[in-house]
Amino acid sequence: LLTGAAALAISTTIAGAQTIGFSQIGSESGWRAAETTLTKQQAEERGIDLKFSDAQQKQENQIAAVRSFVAQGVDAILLAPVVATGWDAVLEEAKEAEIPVVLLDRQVDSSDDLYLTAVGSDLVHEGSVAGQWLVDTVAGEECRVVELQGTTGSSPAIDRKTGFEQAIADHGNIEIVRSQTGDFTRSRGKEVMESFLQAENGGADICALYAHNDDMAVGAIQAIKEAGLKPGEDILVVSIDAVPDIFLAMAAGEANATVELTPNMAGPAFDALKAYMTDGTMPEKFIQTESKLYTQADDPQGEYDRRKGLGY
Ligand code: GZL
Repeated sequence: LLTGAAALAISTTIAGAQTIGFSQIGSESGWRAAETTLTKQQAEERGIDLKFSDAQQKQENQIAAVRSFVAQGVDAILLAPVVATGWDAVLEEAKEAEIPVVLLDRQVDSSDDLYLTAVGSDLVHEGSVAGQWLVDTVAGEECRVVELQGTTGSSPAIDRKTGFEQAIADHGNIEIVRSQTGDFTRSRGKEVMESFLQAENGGADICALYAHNDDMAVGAIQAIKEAGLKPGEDILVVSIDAVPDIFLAMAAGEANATVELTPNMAGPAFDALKAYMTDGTMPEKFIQTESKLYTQADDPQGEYDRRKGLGY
């Protein structure tokens, strides 16, 4: 029979020094980079050996990474799935190997018995918060909206569009007149906004931009300024993430509203894994993070300063 100290040491080793594989989408946005930073910090603090893989936004690279983690026999896998489809086979392989998978910040259309839990926000709600802000702001005036969608086929791009459309559905004065993906990046957001401006009378016919993330909005703001218009005034700007740079734009009067998405998805994920691996506790299938609206009235400079210390 092991003495108390030896038993404690062994149980600590089992519970503490885990090897966890993390298949991250890439570094397409400031938010994504912050999620990566915080995940690595949390792993360090918890004594977790984190095997990190950056997929450069390619699903085939994520699938290869998950297969590699399974082959290595890691204790658990974190997966931020770039798109919602095409995961059944590789998730089955992880299940076969009895390696728990936790989804971060995006969803998959696979059966939920193929992953332990998913940590993320209510992406439809985020879109509705953005849409409701615009409804309240234009107050019955005609408003032609252009939309920069996230990565095609990703759950945030699908759900944030749905939520925004739900919020404006009963307001015939607001219409989405152009909608295209900017792939969640600043550069594509700028390029697509340039094409929207050209197609819409130099931007004179555009009342508002709805961007599925702040990085595309920041790129679009640059395009609006280069077209000789005032972002935040001539064209309202509403987006999602609440990264530091959108608050700088707000402080300059160049953006109007953002919906916060915490980049700390790994904390709840590691907590759920620890409980599961220590005594088999089964978490809820979805651990939801909150979505708060910020506008120019919410001390944007202070919000910028606060976030600069939080992994961004
Ligand atoms: C949403 C997350 C999105 C962020 C973008 O949960 O997956 O991915 O909103 C990032 O900034 O590219």
